[in-house]
Amino acid sequence: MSGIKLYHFGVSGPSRGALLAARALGVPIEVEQVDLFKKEQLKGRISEINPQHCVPTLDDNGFVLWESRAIACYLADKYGKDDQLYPRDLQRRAFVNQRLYFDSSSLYVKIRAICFPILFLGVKEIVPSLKDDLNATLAFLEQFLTGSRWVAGDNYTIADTSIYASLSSILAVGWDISSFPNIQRWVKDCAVLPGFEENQEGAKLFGEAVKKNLK
Ligand SMILES: N[C@@H](CCC(=O)N[C@@H](CS)C(=O)NCC(=O)O)C(=O)O
Repeated sequence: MSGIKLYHFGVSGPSRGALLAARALGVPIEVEQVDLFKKEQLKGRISEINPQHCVPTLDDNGFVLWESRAIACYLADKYGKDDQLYPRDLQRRAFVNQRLYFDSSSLYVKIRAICFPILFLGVKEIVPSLKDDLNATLAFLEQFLTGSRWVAGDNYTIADTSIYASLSSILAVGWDISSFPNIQRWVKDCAVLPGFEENQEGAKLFGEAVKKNLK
């Protein structure tokens, strides 16, 4: 099982999502740092193997894959010791997939809409309509966590690692989740995820980068 490499940047939520899934699965992965602030994604091997030159990018002994949630699904199917993190049962898997798509098409998108312009386009404040938009999406997450310890059932799955990687970025910016008690409880529970501290370090850097650009 040698030669599994992840091109990674800890500041990036998607990149942390793939790594958190790998850590939860116990995949022995070699992490190569790609500093996006130094445009390292446009140089070296990642630029040769991934025409989209984005992190995370996985190279599993020559099999190259990007898109964080696709990476998490692949690693779980190939290296998962059992199907706890990505169930094989069709309906349970569909449920996990639904949460993963919720993250990729809604939660992460709303967080990016707020933070990207602050990080890279000179925007100095959180646009109120975008704030409302993210809170409306968090209200759905709050609902998912009603009567369910984890986002897709009784045990944590790659839906939790993906969603936590996204959410931890905006929490590090100082987002107020006091009106979402289920999310608050789940965030505390996520401390048991293997790789949690490593994720926190990257999220902290993300939060600092955003906050230093706010007026
Ligand atoms: N949907 C993708 C998002 C990947 C993505 O946008 N990565 C950004 C960092 S958050 C990146 O590498 N940007 C550098 C570039 O595109 O050149 C995923 O989940 O992996």
